[in-house]
This record gives sequence, C-alpha cells and structure tokens, in this order.
Amino acid sequence: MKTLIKNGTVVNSTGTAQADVLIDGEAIAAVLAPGSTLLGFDVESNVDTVIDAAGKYVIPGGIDAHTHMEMPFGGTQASDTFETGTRAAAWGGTTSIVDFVVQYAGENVLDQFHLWHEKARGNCAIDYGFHQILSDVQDSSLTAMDELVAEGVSSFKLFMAYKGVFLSDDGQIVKAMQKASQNGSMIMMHAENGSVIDLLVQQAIAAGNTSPYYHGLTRPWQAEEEATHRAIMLANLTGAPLYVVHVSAKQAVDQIALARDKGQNVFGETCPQYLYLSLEDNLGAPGFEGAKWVCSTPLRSKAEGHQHHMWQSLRTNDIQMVSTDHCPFCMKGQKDMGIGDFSKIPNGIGGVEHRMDLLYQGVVDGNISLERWVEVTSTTPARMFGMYGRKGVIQPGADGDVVIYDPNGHTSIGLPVDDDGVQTGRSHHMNMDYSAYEGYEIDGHVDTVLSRGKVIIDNNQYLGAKGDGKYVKRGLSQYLI
Ligand code: DUC
Ligand code: ZN
Ligand code: ZN
Repeated sequence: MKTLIKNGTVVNSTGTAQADVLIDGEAIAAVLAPGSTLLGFDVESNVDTVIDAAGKYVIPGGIDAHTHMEMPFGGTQASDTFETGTRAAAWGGTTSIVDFVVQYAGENVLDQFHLWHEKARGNCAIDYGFHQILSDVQDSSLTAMDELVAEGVSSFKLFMAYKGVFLSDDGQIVKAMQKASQNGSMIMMHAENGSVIDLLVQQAIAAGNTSPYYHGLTRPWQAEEEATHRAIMLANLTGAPLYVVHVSAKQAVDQIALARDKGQNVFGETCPQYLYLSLEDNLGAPGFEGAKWVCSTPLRSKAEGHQHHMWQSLRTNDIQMVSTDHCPFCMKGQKDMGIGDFSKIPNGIGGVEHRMDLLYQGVVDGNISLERWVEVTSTTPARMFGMYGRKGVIQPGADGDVVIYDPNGHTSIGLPVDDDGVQTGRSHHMNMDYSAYEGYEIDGHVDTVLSRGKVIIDNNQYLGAKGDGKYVKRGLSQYLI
C-alpha cells in the first residue's frame, strides 16, 4: 500500500518546507520536492492513494508521553480504557502514547508490567509504550529496572507525595536513582512535598474548608518548589538523569532552569491545563464545579503569573515538552465521591484528545512558533523517551505516523447543545461526562491522521480498529550523555 500526501507544508521541529510525502507500507519512503519524480517515475500515478494537503500542515503524529489509561486510583479507576483513550487520542492527532504501569507498595514490578501488557494488547488504536511507576523500592524492583530497560521501559516514575499510596521516601528515591545512573534509564518525578500537603489538607478539612478550591490552596507552590529542588539535589548526588513531570509552579520551573544552566541532566514537562486553566477560574468555580479540575500538581493562580511564565519557559526551552497527564474521571459516580470533602475527589484531568489543538492555539496566539509546536508535542517526546527516528519526525525511514492539520479549520471543544440548550452529544471522544476545556475554540483542525501508513481519521470519521496500535519497545533517552 503506497500513499502520497501531496502539496502540503511539511513541518518538522527543524524547519518547514513545501514537500510531498510518500509512504510505502508502514513507513515514510521519501520526502520529495512537490511534483517531483522518483527514479524517473511519476510518483502520483504509481501509488494506491493520493491525499491532497494543499494549504495544510503535514506534521509528525503527536506523542503524549504521560497518560494513565484505566489507572486504579483514588478509590476508582480512570474512566478511559486503552481502547477509548487511544481512540480519542487519534481523533486529536496523537499517534503514540507512553502510559504508566502502576506498582503499588507490596506489588511485584514485573507482574504489574505483564498485567499492563495484557490490558493494552489488542485494544489500542495507536502505538503505545510504557513507563514504570515504582512505589516502595524493593530489592526485586531494582533488578526489575534492568530487565525492564531490556523490554523497552527506560523510564521510572517516583512520587514524593501520596503517602501510603505511591510515596517513596528519600532513601528509596536514592536507591532507584543509583540504579538509573548505572543502567542509563530516566527517573521521572512527581515533585510535591507530600507530608506538608497531608498536614495542610487535614487542617483545611478540620476548619470546614471542604470545597474543591482548597485542593489548590493545600498544595501550594512552595511544596512543589521544595520537592523539585530536593529531587534535583538527589539526582545530582547520584548522577541520575531527572525528568520532572507535570510542572505547574513558576518557582519549580526556575529550579529546573537553574540546574540545567549548571549542566545537570534535568528536564521539565508541563501540561495544557497549566498553560490554560487556573486556580481562580476553574478550581474556584461555584459549588462543586471546581472538582472537574482537581489534579495534582494543582492548577495555579493566574494572578501570580504561573501560566505566563510557563509559556515563556516553553519558548526558551527551560521546559522541554508538553504531555497531558491524561487521567480522566467522570463527575457523576467518580468526582462526586468528594462532595463535602475535596480530598476524596479523584485527582486527574482528561485531555489526550485536545493537546495538539490546544498547543496549536499557542501558535495562533503567538506564544510558540509552528516548529516549536511540533517539537514540544512530538519530536522532543520521541527523543526524550528513546523513540526518535521511528517517531517524532517526517523523514525517510520513520513510521508513517502523520497528521494533516488544517490551519483554516476550526475545532469547538465542549458539549454541543441544541436550540433549547439540551445536550445533543459529545464533541470529544474521551470517556468523560464533561470537558475540562469546555467552550475553548481552536483556530485549526485535525483533518487526517495516519498511523504507520494507515488512515485512521479522515473527514471527521474514525477509520481505524482496536488493535491497530502496537507496543513500542523504547531505547534510552537520546538527551543523555
Ligand atoms: N496526578 C493526577 O492528577 N492524577 C494522576 C496521578 C497524578 O500524579
Ligand atoms: Zn504525578
Ligand atoms: Zn501522571
């Protein structure tokens, strides 16, 4: 099966050019000057399918390196399965995810890894890889880290918060970091001071401050900055590379930037929610509404300038990439477990479908360049997590993971209603009964999505099938020296 995408504007992180893209089977075979011939043959008349991308961007498929499909958490389970979540991702122009295998204290790491394979295998619409969460760092977990690297899991997430659930103490963190510094893997860190947060939460509830807004106030930026600094110091001590996940506080960004300026292998990820949503506008919504946006790290105060700082950091590369931390819960039956006690609201926001659009809006609004859009959503995730070459770039030899994005199109995010204000359906495909980005209007549209050469989204239709997505055995991060 050969496909020619002609007349488009190919955007890679390194530059933009008018070019035709030839896909042969599952891989990109050539990137050609428009209308050119190949070994004397007219390309167009020798392919099975021609897609005209005139006036549109042709970009490498998005890579969301931080998702939690069907994750057991907060007394419930994330509402997207691998099937529904990866299909929604495809609708939004994301062609690969890296999801987190969960190991709770006492569980065996390798057993969990096999269990996650069973959950994902045969169910995904797009390609998927795994990171591994480590809670208690047992001796067997340290051996498992070597085995997992060989299996394509080259990154391990630790938590400095969620005592009794995920939290590793500093000694456990150092043990895992020592192992990572030996085997070349990446330590990913949820950097919030859990003890401080647990105390503030107890005090807030005791004082009768039970609404979702207090989720934000009890996880202050100081708890994020302190933990980020501590993680950087522990990484410095052990020589492990460190990737700080879901950075939301500007002070945490500054800690990362400082360490990077000193030459340490420290990286930072932010998420669309920290670029667009805020403590005041969202967590502070009337009644229980704010529960929609309870996630950790929490949304920050707009007045304190975190959002503004985050866009700036994306431009200057103090923050290197954007993932979603996709962890959806429905309001009815899940988030509502926390009515009367915000600490019982399952933490998480769904957004895997909207990341490419929301970041493209950043281009339209003048916050990032077109090439930087591709870099932070696709190329850097591929490099960071050992997939580059196959993923993250339009070049010969790469997988045919391609998105045709229409800058003259439009995407309305939210729940459509009829003339009488009655909800008529969903304008998203994630398994959520609300949208965290309700009312957002995007000046662009995902028109066509190809996953390893197969068209899976076209003309507002899903053409793929469950099981199209295959496991990606990742290598080591390409940013490490
Ligand atoms: N934060 C969330 O909001 N949800 C899942 C786990 C996490 O760290
Ligand atoms: Zn986290
Ligand atoms: Zn997460």
